[in-house]
Amino acid sequence: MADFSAQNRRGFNAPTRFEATVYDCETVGQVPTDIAGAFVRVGGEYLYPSKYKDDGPSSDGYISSFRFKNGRVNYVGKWVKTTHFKNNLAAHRQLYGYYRNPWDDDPSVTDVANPQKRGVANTAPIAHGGKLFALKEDGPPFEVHPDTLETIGPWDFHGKYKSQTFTAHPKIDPVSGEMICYGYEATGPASKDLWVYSVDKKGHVSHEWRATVPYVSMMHDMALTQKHIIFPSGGYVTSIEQMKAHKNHWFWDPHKGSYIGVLPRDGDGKDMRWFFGPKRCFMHTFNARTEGNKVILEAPFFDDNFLFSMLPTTDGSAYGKMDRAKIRRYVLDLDSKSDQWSEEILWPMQVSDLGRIDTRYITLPNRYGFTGYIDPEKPFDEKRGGNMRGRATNIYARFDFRDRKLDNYFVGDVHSLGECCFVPRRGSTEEGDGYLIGVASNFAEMRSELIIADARNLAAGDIARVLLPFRAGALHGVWVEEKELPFGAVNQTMKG
Ligand code: V55
Ligand code: FE
Repeated sequence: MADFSAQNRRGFNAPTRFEATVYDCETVGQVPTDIAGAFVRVGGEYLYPSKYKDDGPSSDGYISSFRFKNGRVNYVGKWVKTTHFKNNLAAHRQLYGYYRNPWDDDPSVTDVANPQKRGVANTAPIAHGGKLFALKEDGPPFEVHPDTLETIGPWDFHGKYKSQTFTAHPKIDPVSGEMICYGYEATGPASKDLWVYSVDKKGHVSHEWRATVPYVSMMHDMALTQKHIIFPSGGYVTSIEQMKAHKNHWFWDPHKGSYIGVLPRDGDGKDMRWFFGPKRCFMHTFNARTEGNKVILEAPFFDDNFLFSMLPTTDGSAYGKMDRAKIRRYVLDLDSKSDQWSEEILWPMQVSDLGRIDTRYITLPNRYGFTGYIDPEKPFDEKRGGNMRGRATNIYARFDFRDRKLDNYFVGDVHSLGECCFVPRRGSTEEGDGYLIGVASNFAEMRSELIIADARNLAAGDIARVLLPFRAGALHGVWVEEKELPFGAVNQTMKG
């Protein structure tokens, strides 16, 4: 039954559940004509309510795209038609239990050995090898048609990708065009196997590394340098027993230290070097680089259980408030005999951990990170926007790691910003030369707005906005240049 009355998703986050096409979206200002491609986002939307209020992010995948051409924008939004989605729709109810716990599924769909059957593809998109995918770290990537966003199906890279699971945030090396991806819990729930793959720019697996982790924990994101692959993880713990007991897949253990793996790209799985340190919650990274025999990683990481509202703690303790991220720099010294990392907090302020960089600089030394934060000093219109004062992400900022300076974009007094995304300016090569885009929730109008700003002058404010006539939140997005995917049908409606 699609009865959402007991759910806590209300207001702007209430379920929408429809598929949409909007031709020639309403715009404010002139959308730059040199932006040609698609801003593709993936998030979760519940077809049926989850079985539990304290579940993890196990909503059905939903993929959407703002397609830019000739200063115009088309919008498409579709469910990702996973086996999970199709089985639920056929049964007209929620068949699946706790996040990443196949033992908690309805007997009609239980299949512990085959996570493909419960993967929801609800986290992030990526375009690589001429294909577009919706991703989730607990199952395979689902290929999606770049124009219609109809689901084509799960993809195993010509049978050469052997891990049962894939990556939420793979990285593409801008020099070689390779995609580096991995599956943790690669051979089954709670397995210590971490299988890592490189996929060449044509979409064929070119290398596999097999390693095992110090202890099984969430490995949501990675980082890549020209020489090394970096795997930050830790804090969350799991076991087959707790899953068989119909509990959550993850518990946060506040007494557990975290770890970061460093794998040489020209080495073997057994060359993985593990570094250790205190309790940290590693979610999203900015970038990394190799300098001599040191690996340097920059990331907006948390001290504590960031998914606290969804994932419980081992000792039953409640966290007082949602932890926000701080921008940190880690040095992993491969010459050192110590297995400890060193860490520096680059800005004391708290930021959104959904950070992005100029993707042309992934693996390379870079200067800028882009992310959002809450400025409580900026105006908020509570009459029109509700009680979100002090809780709305009202700023996108460019963090300059070299000069430690900020350039800020303010979105408005009834808005909150989702993850930003960098769009390189056509023909440019200099880092940060391009646009910063992202989708804001407009609480007064109860609709979503895509903002477009100059990434080198955020303080100047909007270049243009694209207004959707409905709420369209999502989690992660990527910018896809027109030449990266075989766009066809949509081009036809956007000529002239
Ligand atoms: C995160 C999100 C997920 C997930 C694990 O943002 C971690 C963190 C949307 O799914 O499965
Ligand atoms: Fe993520």
